[in-house]
Amino acid sequence: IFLHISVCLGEDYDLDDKTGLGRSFDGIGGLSGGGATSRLLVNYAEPYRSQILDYLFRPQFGASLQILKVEIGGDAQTTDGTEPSHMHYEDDENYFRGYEWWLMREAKKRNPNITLIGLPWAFPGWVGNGGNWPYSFPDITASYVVSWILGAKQYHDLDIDYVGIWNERSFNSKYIKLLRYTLDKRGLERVKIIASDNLWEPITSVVFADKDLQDAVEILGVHYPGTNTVPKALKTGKKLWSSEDYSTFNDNVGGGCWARILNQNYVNGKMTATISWNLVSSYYDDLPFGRDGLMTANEPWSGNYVVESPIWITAHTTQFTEPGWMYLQTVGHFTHSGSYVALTDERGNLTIITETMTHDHSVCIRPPLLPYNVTAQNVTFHLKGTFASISELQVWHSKFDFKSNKTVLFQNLRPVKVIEGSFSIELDVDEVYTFTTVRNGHRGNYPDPPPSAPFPKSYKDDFDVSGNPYFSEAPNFADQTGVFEYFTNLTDPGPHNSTLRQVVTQRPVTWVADADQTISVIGDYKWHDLMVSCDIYMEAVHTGGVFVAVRVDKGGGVIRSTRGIFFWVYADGTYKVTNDLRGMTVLAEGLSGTRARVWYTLTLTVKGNYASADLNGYPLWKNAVLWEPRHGWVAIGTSSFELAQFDNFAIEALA
Ligand code: 147
Repeated sequence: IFLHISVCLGEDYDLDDKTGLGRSFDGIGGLSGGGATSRLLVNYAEPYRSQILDYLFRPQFGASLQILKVEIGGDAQTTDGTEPSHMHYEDDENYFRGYEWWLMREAKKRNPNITLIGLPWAFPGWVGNGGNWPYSFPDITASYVVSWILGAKQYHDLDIDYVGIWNERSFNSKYIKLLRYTLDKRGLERVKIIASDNLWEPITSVVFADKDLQDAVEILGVHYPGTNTVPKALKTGKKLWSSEDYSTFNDNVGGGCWARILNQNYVNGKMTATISWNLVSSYYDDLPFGRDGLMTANEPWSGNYVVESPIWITAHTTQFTEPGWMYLQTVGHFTHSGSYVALTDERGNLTIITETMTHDHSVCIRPPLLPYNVTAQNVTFHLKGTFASISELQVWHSKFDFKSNKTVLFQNLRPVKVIEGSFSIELDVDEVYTFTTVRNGHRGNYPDPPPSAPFPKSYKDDFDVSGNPYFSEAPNFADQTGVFEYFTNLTDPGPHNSTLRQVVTQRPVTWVADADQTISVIGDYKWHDLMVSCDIYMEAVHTGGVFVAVRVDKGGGVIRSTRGIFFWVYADGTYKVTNDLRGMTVLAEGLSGTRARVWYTLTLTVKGNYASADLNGYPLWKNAVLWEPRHGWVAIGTSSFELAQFDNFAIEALA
C-alpha cells in the first residue's frame, strides 16, 4: 500500500542548505573560433547584427551568456577557417585584426560582467621557429600569448580573465609554469590558467603530482566529457569545467543535448562551467560541423538569422543565476530519469532547473550516450533550511514536441505556490523547467529578420575601403589556409591602391593539416556554371603563383584535398589549369608571359563540362574538359605561403 501511494503521489526531493553548499557556479558560455565560426557575423547590416548579439549576450533577453571564450588567432586552419594572429611576424603587432576583439567588446557592452577566455589553437610559424611545435622556445610562446592579453587591455580595455594552453594538443608543464610566471611579471596576476582543454588525463595526474603546477593551474578544463569526471580530478580540489562541449546540430535534438549536459555536467561531473562550441554558426553551412552553434547567422547578404532552441535552453539557467552563485549539495537524478540542479546566491534566492530529456532526443555529437529510459513523473520538492520560508516561485517552461510542432521554448507560466515548504509538478518527457525566486526573466523578441536568400549571383568587391576599416578582412571571404587582409599600397596611388593581400609567409604551427597553398573561399556551394574575374599581383619574384577557382568542394581540416577548377598563373611566365588545390591533376598548361610585380586580370569561365580563361581580356586557353566536382565555392589563393594581392574581384553565377 505504501509503495502504491508513493507512485501516485510521485517522488520527494529535498532542496536544503543546512549541511552546507556545493561548488561555486562559474557560468555558461559560447566559443567563437576554433576556428572562424563567427566569420560571417561581422558583415551583417544593422539592426540585424545588434539583434543577434542581443540574443547571445544581453542579460534577461536571450541566452544571456555568462562566458565568452575566443580563439587567439594563429594564422592557421582551425576547423572552419583561419583566424589572423596579432603577430604575423616576429616584428609585427596589430590588435585590430579579425573579429574576436570586436566580439568581446560587443559582449562586454551588453554584459560588463561577462567572463572572457582566450585559447590558441595554432601559432604563427615564427613562434615555433620554423618547427611545427610551440614548446621548443617556451619563453617565446609565453610572451606571444601574454602580448595578446596585454593588447586586449591596451587597445580595447578588455580584461581577459582566463587563458588556456594549446587546444586539444600537448601541454608542457614547463610552459604552463613559465606562462604563469610571465603573466605575473607583466602584472597579470588576475588572469588565471585553464589546462589543458583536452581529456581528463594526462593533465589531472600531472597536476596531482606537481605542487608548482597545482599553483599555476586554476581550472581543469576538459572537452566533451560526456557529463562525467574522474575521481582523481575531484581529488585535486581544482575547479572542473567543461571548457568545450556541445558541437551538435542546432535543431531540437541539439537543444535536448544542451539541456541535458548543462544540468548533468554538474550533477554527474561536478563541472561548474560549460562552454558551447560554438557560439553562433556564422560560417558557410557546407564547411565542417555546419550549424553546431547556439543559433545560426550565416547569411549577412540577406540579413536572415535563426534563434535556435539552444538559445532558450541556455536562458533557463543564465537568466536566473550569476557566476558566484552556489550549487546546492542536494542536486541529482529523478527516480524515473532526468535531473535537477539548484543554485543560490546565499542571500535567499533559489533557482531550480529540471530536465527530462529522452535519450534519442538529447544525443550530442560525442561521446556516445548509453541507453536510458525516462518517463513522465510527478515530483515534489521540499524546500528546507534557508529556503523553507519561500512562498512562491516563478516558472519558466520548455517542451520539445517531436510528433507535432507544438514545441514551446522558454515560456513564462503562472507562479507556483509553495505550501509549507513544498510544491509538486507533473513532469513530462523532453521538458525543461526553471523554478526561481528571481523575478526578472524575460523572453526577448525582435521582429522577424528578412527571409533567407542565396548568396547573390552577381557579386563584386574592389576592396576600396576608405581610411582604416574596422575589420581587416573583406566580407564573405572565408580563409581556409593563409590570411587575406585589406592592404593599402602606399607607394602606388594608382587604381590598385586598395587591395586584398595574402600575408602569411611561413607555414604556421598548425592545428590540423593546412594546405601548402593559401586559399580563401566565397559564395554559394551549389554554384556550378559561372564566370569569375580578378586582378592579381604576385610579389614573389620568380617563385610566385596565384589562382582563381570555381567548384571548390572542400574547406576546413580537409582543405589539403580540396578539388575544383583552379586557374593558376606563375611568376615564371607559365599558367596551369588543375582539378585540385594540390595540383596533382593538370587539365592544361602552357606559357602566359606572367611575372611578379605586374597586375593582370584573370577571368575563368566554367559551363557544364568545359572551362576557359582570359588573361587581360584575351583568351589564354579554352575547352578544358572537366567532370568533377560538379559544384562548389569560388576561391582565390596563392601557390605557397607568399605575399600576393587581389583586386576588382567579380562573380557572375549563371546557375
Ligand atoms: C573540437 C575542436 O576543439 C573545435 O575547434 C571543433 O573542431 C570541434 C568540432 O566538433 O571539435 O575538436 C574535437 C575533435 C574531435 C574530438 C573531440 C574534439 N573527438 O573525436 O573526440
